[in-house]
Amino acid sequence: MPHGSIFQAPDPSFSFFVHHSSFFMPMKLYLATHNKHKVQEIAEMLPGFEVVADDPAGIEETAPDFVGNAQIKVEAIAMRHPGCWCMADDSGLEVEALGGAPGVRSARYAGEPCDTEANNALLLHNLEGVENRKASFTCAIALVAPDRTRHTAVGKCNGRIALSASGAKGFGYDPLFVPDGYGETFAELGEAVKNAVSHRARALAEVKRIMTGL
Ligand code: ITT
Repeated sequence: MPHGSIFQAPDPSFSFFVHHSSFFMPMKLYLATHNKHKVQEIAEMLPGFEVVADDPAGIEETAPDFVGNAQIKVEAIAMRHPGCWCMADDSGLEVEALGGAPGVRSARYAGEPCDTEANNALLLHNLEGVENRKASFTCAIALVAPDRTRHTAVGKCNGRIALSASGAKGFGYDPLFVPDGYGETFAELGEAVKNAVSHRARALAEVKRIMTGL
């Protein structure tokens, strides 16, 4: 854990706070998600914030792109937290040889409810015998600031799909995704490398620039 200790509150409103100093009052940032892995990664990359998950349960991600779906998710929780930072992350994997699939359907590629193993198996099946393994992860972040201004940021990470799954770290398609410049999957490389080069890291770098400028 590169940044220190993480404290986790009980479900359903789980939170992560990356602690740097004992003389430090963290600011709450509400993240519209049910995905604990996203909460943990974002908390690691936004030190100084206590990242609290608020599940926008029941809303439908009907936008045709990642930015639109991130905006739908953040708007579903923003009214509940006046005067606070609110954020949503919509992300997914796009595979060149599959015309950009699974794309915005990444979580439900093999059907509902989300089944990570089935998604990964289907992806490998659909790429059987395919030489072009180029793929990219995209992360769109929608932010509502305490002054209620709205902002968006997008980060992308290029790579390729491995021939088989390897590694146990991370989540989702991480056991299949080899980022450019590396010979192992995100699930093998682990959080230090992932949080330095990932789509989420790049979108959050832009978010930090936005936050600093407000
Ligand atoms: P919330 O909508 O509640 O935030 P979710 O997991 O359903 O959680 P998305 O709708 O954004 O999130 O779907 C993203 C899917 O894309 C996710 O379920 C993974 O399968 C995949 N994905 C996104 N980021 C990833 C990452 O960093 N590593 C591996 N897979 C990722």
